Amino acid sequence: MAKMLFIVDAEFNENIGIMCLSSYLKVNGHSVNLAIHSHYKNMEDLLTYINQIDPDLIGFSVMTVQADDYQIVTEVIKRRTQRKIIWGGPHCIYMPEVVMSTNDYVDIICIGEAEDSLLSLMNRIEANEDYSDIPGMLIRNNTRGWIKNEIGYLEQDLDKYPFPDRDLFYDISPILRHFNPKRIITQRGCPFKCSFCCEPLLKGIYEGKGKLIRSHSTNYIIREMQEVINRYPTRNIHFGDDTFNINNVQLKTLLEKYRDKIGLPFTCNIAANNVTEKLIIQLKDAGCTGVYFGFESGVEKIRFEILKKRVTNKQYLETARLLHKYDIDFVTSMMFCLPTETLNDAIETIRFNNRLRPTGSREFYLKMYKGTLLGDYALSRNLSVATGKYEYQTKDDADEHYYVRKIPINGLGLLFLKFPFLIRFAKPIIMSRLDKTLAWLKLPLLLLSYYSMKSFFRMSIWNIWNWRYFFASRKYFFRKRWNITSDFVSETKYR
Ligand code: B12
Ligand code: SF4
Repeated sequence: MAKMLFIVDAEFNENIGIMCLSSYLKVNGHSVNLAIHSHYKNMEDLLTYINQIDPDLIGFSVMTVQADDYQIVTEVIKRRTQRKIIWGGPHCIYMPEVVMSTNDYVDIICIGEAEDSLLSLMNRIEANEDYSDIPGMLIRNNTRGWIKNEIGYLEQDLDKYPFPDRDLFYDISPILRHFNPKRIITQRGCPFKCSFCCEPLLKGIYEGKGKLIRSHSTNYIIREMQEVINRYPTRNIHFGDDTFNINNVQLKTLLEKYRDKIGLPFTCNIAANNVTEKLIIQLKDAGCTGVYFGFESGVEKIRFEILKKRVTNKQYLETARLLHKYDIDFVTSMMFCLPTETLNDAIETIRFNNRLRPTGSREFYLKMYKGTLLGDYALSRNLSVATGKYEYQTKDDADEHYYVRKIPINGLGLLFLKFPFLIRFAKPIIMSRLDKTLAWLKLPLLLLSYYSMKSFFRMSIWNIWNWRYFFASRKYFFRKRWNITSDFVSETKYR
């Protein structure tokens, strides 16, 4: 038996990727532990825990937004314990070269789905064998630099894997255990090619390595949900797939079984270009109370030409009409500070959102990651001005992104959604200093929006975050959160 320890940053990010790896390693005889760093007062406490567990391998699941923080933690752990450290997850899949060139302390980088490659690694560590040729792994070698193994074949039979190991998180985090909608992933891969998203890059990464879009069987998914319901407080399911309605024929069977065997209210993410009235009726009939979809920009030209999201305004309006007709709530997401976007375009996005009449909306500003189709497009068309470590910055020809940025930052989209009559004053509000005053409304607006979500989940807020949840999260809210950077910098002895 070899011992693996995963370290995650925040209590609120239950990580299904790690859960999948953990259950697979455990059924194959290895031991797995988890440390949530916000549980530790400082780095010293975490190091003490690491030494207690004495893991053979320490793993981080990294999204690009987490890379800088994890790099600091990785450095401290390496310097102080000399243990083997592996990074995996989206950041390593989409930017392996950046990880290799910017991180001096990680020993192994996993560049794909990892159940089988991580198991091989653990088996070889246990047997004290060389592991430098495992597919899908990049291995640091002091004399030969990085050994870059090709990515392995994609497992086609996802049912071969055991259910995700939720105990790994829920046993040490009552916050997650009592958080009510439980997230289920039914498939891997996405057929769409939105240019701002990392997902379409998988086609190139896994070229010739098997079919990308794979799904668990309906029976597997139903059994997984039954187990979740039996073991943990669950009043609601959230299907966390990027797009729940990729294959509507298969979905029909799942929805029928869900209605008969599970029967809990559920929410999911949908693609509006694959919606029919029949599908909406099936979703409703199975217990769907809410859906999420992103239209990103209200300006069709930007959505089509820049974002390559080939869904028309008409399709979104029709989807919204059907959702209203069958009384399914929905939350939209919008993106701002897009290449070529002017303030008028951004206001058009808010106006279009109001036309859809969603229950709530989420606003983001674009992060144009290196390597994405949009990143390449922006570079080739001179739509990007500067390069950061992980992303390009959008060129702002109209010099209006300073104002546009205020929309997601100050929650103005929500303001105009709740008080639509204000939209006609949108431009003067955004361009004046009034937005700073209105920013104070962000919290009440968010609360108002959460209140609307009550119907989204068809249960009271109290049941989503119940008293056990608040009791469990008291430490998180009342204890000063550990700040990795200052903790690290003050500990000069590590250097
Ligand atoms: C659920 C989800 C979330 C959840 C939970 C996140 C989590 N860590 O699980 C929440 C809602 C919190 C979330 C938030 C965000 N997310 Co998100 N999310 C997803 C989503 C839809 C599914 C993740 C999932 O469960 N996949 C299924 C599992 C089985 O796959 P997996 O996680 O990739 O794990 C496999 C491999 O990566 C690998 N692996 C994973 N970890 C490790 C660790 C080790 C040591 C090893 C060896 C291998 C390994 O093995 C696993 C099993 O094969 C993905 C899209 C996707 N399809 O993956 C986006 C995705 C991960 N999210 C993304 C983004 C951008 C975000 C946000 C920044 C969005 C935002 N603007 O706020 C935030 C960041 C939150 C933060 N920390 O600050 C991007 C990440 C891109 C990137 N370059 O990092 C993705 C890929 C979406 C996309 N297509 O662009 N997200
Ligand atoms: S539909 Fe979602 S996951 Fe698929 S490419 Fe577009 S943004 Fe990415």
